[in-house]
Amino acid sequence: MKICWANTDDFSEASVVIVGIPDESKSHAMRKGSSEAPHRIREISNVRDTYKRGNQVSRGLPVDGIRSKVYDYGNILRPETGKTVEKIASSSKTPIILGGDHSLSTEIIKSMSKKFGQVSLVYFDAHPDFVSSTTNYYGSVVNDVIPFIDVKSSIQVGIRTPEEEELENIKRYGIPMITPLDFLRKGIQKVEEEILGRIGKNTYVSLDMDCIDPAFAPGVSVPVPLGLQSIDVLYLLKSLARRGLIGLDIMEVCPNYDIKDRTSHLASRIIGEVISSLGKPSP
Ligand SMILES: [Mn+2]
Repeated sequence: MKICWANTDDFSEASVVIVGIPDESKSHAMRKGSSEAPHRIREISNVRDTYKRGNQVSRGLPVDGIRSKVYDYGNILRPETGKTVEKIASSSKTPIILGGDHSLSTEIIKSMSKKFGQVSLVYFDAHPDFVSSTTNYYGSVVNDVIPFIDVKSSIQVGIRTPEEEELENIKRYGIPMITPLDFLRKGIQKVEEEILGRIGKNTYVSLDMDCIDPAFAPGVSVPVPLGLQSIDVLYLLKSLARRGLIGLDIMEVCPNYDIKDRTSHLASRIIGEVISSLGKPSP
């Protein structure tokens, strides 16, 4: 099944390519099932973001419409990540990748850096994923991608449950973190300014859905209360997309623990909204 936003069957004419990687082999979460997310997000997009009247099928578009050509590549296996991402990036298309556990981002970012050099990373997550005493799993992503990112133009957003060694690593590398309380204190526009002022030309966004409060996104592998509002995350993602992204991933949706597919529906709408804003001038 293709995501409802797909509007071409021709890879060559697409500017956006959706890829699913149904793999959670490097997760340590007690809650299993993030490998089911690519399928469920696509399925829900075809139910909740699609309106059917007799034989007529219509999409519930973002208000500014979708003009990009969007191709759904289907699912791939974890070992195919590198060559798939390189294929998409080398043909100047923007990949939107659905996990799966967050460690998949390590492979994606590594592949992106082959074309773009060190990338600016905007990392939305409740957890810093900056463990260095254990590596090559979903809790060490930021540690593992250090050689492939430009630390000076990278930032973490939504962080609220760091481990001691992660706090040390954040300090050591000087990657700023914006917490949910910072959103309250500064307001969304200051947060936006801070992120846009930090990032460089080649920006990659990694979105762990657990950055969002479990009230909005209960179906994630490792939920943490007191998180971001979904509309604030959307505001930032659309702002980043208008400025231009080299890629985006959406990780850690865990359909088994969702409430009435709320989180998959949110992920689907976020994808539609980001596509609608990609590379467009500010309104
Ligand atoms: Mn994560």
